[in-house]
Amino acid sequence: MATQSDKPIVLYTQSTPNGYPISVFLEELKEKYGGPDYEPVNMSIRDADIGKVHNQVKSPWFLEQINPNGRIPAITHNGFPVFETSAILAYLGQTFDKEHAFSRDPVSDPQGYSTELQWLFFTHGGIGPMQGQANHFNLYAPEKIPYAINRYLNETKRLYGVLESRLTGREWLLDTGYGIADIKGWSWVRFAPLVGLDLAEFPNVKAWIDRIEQRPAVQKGIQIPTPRDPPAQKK
Ligand SMILES: N[C@@H](CCC(=O)N[C@@H](CS)C(=O)NCC(=O)O)C(=O)O
Repeated sequence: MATQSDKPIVLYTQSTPNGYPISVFLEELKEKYGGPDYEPVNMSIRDADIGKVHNQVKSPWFLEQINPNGRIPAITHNGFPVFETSAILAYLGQTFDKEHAFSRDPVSDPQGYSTELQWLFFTHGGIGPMQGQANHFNLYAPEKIPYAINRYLNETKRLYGVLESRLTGREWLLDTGYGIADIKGWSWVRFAPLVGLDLAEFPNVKAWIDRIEQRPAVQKGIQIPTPRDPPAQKK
């Protein structure tokens, strides 16, 4: 059964690249506006827990009531479910970021909003899946397949090159300042060492990550999913 809470938001999460951005944005909103209050629920993403652990992402209650895709993160807002990181960030922005401190307004700033979507989608459909597959083939695949390892690693590097160009002469992905597109990109790039990607090759990306990590809300948000060891440097 879905978690019952007296808080308006329930956040189903885990300490992974897709889990962190939502608690970070919720902490940014809390710092700026004092809310919304939220209840984090740690979910298991281990296949070995399927059918054994209630809070596993493939549990029938989770698939039926929260996320038919069976993955974290997901939220409910007063019972209304939202899944997919970027959709959650956009929903929270539209619903709670009343002064548009971190997200663009589609009505008064349609081009700013489009630029924001472009960079959200760039990470959501590009860096996330490519880096995720690079992780898989480098670290977890039962067989080492050089073609797959190189293909995903090289594509991830190419995408970091695009970020590097965008961040040359810019502090944030949007000229209007830090916001949800940065939070989404940061959440993957901070795991670069896991696949052996050296950010020294991308100095503007490295400086951007460091700026984001210095924010108090980011430091708080990182602690919300049960913390794991920092990603090990690939040998
Ligand atoms: N496109 C999804 C990806 C979410 C995703 O892949 N989550 C992973 C953790 S990083 C997960 O829940 N995996 C569990 C599983 O595959 O069973 C999003 O952006 O929210």
